[in-house]
Formats: sequence, structure tokens, C-alpha cells
Amino acid sequence: MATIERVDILVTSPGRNFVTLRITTSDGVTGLGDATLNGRELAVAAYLRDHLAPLLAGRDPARIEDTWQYLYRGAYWRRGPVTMTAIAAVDVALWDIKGKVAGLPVYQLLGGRSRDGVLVYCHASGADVPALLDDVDAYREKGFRAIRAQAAVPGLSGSYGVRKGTIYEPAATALPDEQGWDTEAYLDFAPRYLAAVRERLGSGIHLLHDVHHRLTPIEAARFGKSVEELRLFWMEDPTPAENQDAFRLIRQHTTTPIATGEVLNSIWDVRQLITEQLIDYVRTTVVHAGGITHLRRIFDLAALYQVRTGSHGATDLSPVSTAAAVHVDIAVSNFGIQEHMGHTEETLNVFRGGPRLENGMLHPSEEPGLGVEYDDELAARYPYEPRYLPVARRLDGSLHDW
Ligand code: CS2
Ligand code: MG
Repeated sequence: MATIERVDILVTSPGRNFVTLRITTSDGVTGLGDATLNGRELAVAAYLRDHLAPLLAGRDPARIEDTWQYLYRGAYWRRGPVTMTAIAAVDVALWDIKGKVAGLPVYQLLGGRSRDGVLVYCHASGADVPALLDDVDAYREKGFRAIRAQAAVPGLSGSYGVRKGTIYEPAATALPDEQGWDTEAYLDFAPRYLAAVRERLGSGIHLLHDVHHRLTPIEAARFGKSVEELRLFWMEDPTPAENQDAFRLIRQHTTTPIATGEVLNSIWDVRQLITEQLIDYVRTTVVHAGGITHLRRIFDLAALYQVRTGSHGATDLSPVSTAAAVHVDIAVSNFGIQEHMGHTEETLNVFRGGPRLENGMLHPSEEPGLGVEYDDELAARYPYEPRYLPVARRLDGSLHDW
């Protein structure tokens, strides 16, 4: 029986920080897991290095479920983004190994294909409406069939989701950037620019929008009602999702579909949202919600309540996560859509391989395992740099959700 012989925690920063776990078995088979938690990367690296790596040495890599239970129950302290990201990295690395040992791409171990490809959405943004509309046109011409639209709110310093350069990177400063927020200005402006985008797109392209945790439940209800005729594919994170009850109030007022879950990390955090059908899409991910093993449990629960998947897939989730997500997405019955912001060439040179993007859909690698390889030599050229996500402050200076 092969055993886990080596555990490497690999920190690199090809344009942005990533933490990757590599497990090597006594047979020399390696598996990769993404362990990146944007703005708190080193906490997960330490958790893996100081607390999980010593527990993994000598274990049977084939015992994925037992290892998951061992690390989850064995922590005693339950859940949370650092713990669940660390467990996720181990889990995904073990699925990578199992696929390589079986000579099969991971999706074949998850029940095989349920669909021909994985529909993705991209991020269009602009400092003003004309710039946003040009960006929307550019993505439509690239073949995307689902586009998220975000524009800067006039008069605010810094706006969520507005790209500077080729890829949107919110964690861009060595200390948190302080960005302004004004709910009334947003509630007045966002429906207008989304209407302009819907008019530009017509009806054949999905239109998505990320509220990014910024509204109270009644404000979110008001926003949802104000965009109903735009037929959004979803409004994302309309209100902070820790308070699952809050979504009942939104549901009472609007039929605009709701997506949430990217900051959540266990089935317990989304149980009520799913079982009361308070959301339409669950956005939990392989990297922050306990890996493939736990994410499948969340998605199977969601399927019972006609909630579809809509996993987070921003640039700060590494190409290892993208690959693992697509293996899950192609197999699950209740797939909805997969976010795909993409990665820079610098990043893709370090993380080689993975899914193929074609006509607005991702297709999993047919290589055994996840299909991603990590270039240690190249990675070593990009040392970690402290980077933080911004914070948001209201006009009176008080802190708001970013
Ligand atoms: C966003 C992310 O992609 C999304 O839906 O919510 O850009 C999010 O802000 C970042 O991943 C945070 O690191
Ligand atoms: Mg989001």
C-alpha cells in the first residue's frame, strides 16, 4: 500500500499570491490542492505546514473520506475559512492522486459527464457606462454567453469589480485600500447601467451582477424589484449571508434570482438558504468549502431543493481550483454556471494544463487526475508579497462590508 511520504506547502506570487499544497506518495505520485485564501494566505500555509502536514505523513492517500473526517472532526474547533481551505487543499490533492493512480480524469471518478461543457461567465466592467458597454461588447465577441456587469458608482473613491488593466485584482495593496461607499448612490445608479447593458445585449446573453454583500435585506429587496424586467441571471450576494434568515425578506419582494455562498465554507452555512429555497444558486467552492468531498455534499443537498450550482471562480482561486471546479461542474446534475475570470499568462506558466475554454464553455482536461502541473523552478522566481483586500467606508467614515 502506498503512503503519504511528502507534503509541500508552495507559496508563489506570479502576479498575485497563491498557496498550493502538493502531496507525494511513496510510489512517487503527486497531487495538488489550492490553499489560497485571498488576504489571509499565510494563515492557511501555516495551518497546513504546522498542523496538518505532520498528521498526513504515513497515511493511506486512497482514504479520502477517512482523511476528510479525520481533519474535520480532529480539529475539534469546527469550520471557518482557514480550516476549511486547508482541509480542501488536502482533499483536492488526494482526488488528484486517486485519478492519477486510476488513470482517469477526476470527473470520471465523480460519475462521469452529465453535460458536454461547463457554461462560464466572465467579468465586464467600466469606469463609466460607455466603458462598461465597450467591455461587454468585447466579451460577447469573444464568445461568452454569460457576462457579469459592474460599473464605478459616480463620486465614490474606488468601486467594487471595476478592472484596472487586463484582470480585476482587488487585493492590490500592501495594506487594505479604503474605498468609499454610498448605498443611495448605488441604488440609483446600478439599475440604470444594468438597463443599458441589457439593452446592448438583447435577450440572448445572460446578464449577472454582484452586489457584493453591500445592502440590508430591504435595500436588496428594493434593488431586486428595480431590476426585475432586466431578467438578471442572478443578483449575487445581495446582503451578508451569515444571516440566512435575512434572505426570506428579499424573497418576499422580488423574483430576481439570488446567488450567494462564495465566502461561506460548509454545508451548515448554506443549509437554511438551500432547504428554504431562499437562493437559486449556491456559490461555494472546492477551495474554500472543504474540497471536492464536501462540495459534492453541498451540491447534492442543493439538488434536492432545485438550487443550482454557481461556484465562485475569481482570479484569486488558482488554476488548480479552476481545474477541480470543472471536474465537479461537468459531473453534477444541478450545475448552473461557473465563474471564470481567468488568470494571467504569468500564472498559467506556473500552473500548466487544466481545462480548455471554448465558445464560452470550459472543458475538463482528459489527463489522469486534475490535469494541472506546478512548475517549481518558475514559481520560485515569484516570492510572496503581502496583499490585502480593500475595506469600504460609508460617507460618514464608518466601516461597511466591502
Ligand atoms: C467576487 C470576487 O468574483 C466575485 O464574485 O466576489 O471578486 C471577490 O471579491 C474576490 O474573490 C475576493 O478575493
Ligand atoms: Mg462575488
